Amino acid sequence: MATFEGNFTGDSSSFRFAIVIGRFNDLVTGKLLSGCQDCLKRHGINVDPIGTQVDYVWVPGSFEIPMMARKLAMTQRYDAIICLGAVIRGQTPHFDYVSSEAAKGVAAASFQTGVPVVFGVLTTDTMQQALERAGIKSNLGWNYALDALEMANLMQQVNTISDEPPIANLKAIQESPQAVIGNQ
Ligand code: INI
Repeated sequence: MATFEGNFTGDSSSFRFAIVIGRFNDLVTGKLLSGCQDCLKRHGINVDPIGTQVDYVWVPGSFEIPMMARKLAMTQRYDAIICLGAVIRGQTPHFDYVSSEAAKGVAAASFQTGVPVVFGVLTTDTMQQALERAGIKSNLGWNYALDALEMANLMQQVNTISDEPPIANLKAIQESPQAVIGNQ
């Protein structure tokens, strides 16, 4: 038997990532993106949008992130997908709907496709708390990129021991997602 653990020292030149970013609260999400790019760059990834390693997809808000993450994951083109958003509590229950759909949907996108999808959606009570986590104190965008690198490397290792293709029923899902997955 063996122990598997993602590392950051392997050859990352073949890795491909997609970053899905919510435009809502882009004062925060733009900073998360900068942190994310900084981490990827320092681990040898070419983050140039016209390069071959990272694609960037902007969506209106965190509610739209899961659908886009799933669509991108289904291409099986990426080693990991990083989702960046910022949901900030207001005076209405809107926060709860958006944050819960974002969390559930990102988990579903990963589970349904077998592609690591990193949940980088901040959920905070105030803009101040969000900004503190997006560069003022620390930048969680950096950590989310690290999670993606770790999972990409781990998947590479685990895929070598698996008898199964990365996702056994991908073709069936692509042809008829409702039949295979239902409405989750
Ligand atoms: N989207 C966010 O990413 N963060 C928020 O705080 C937010 N609030 O509070 O409304 C938000 N709403 C927009 C939502 O994500 C969708 O884009 C919109 O409802 C259209 O589907």
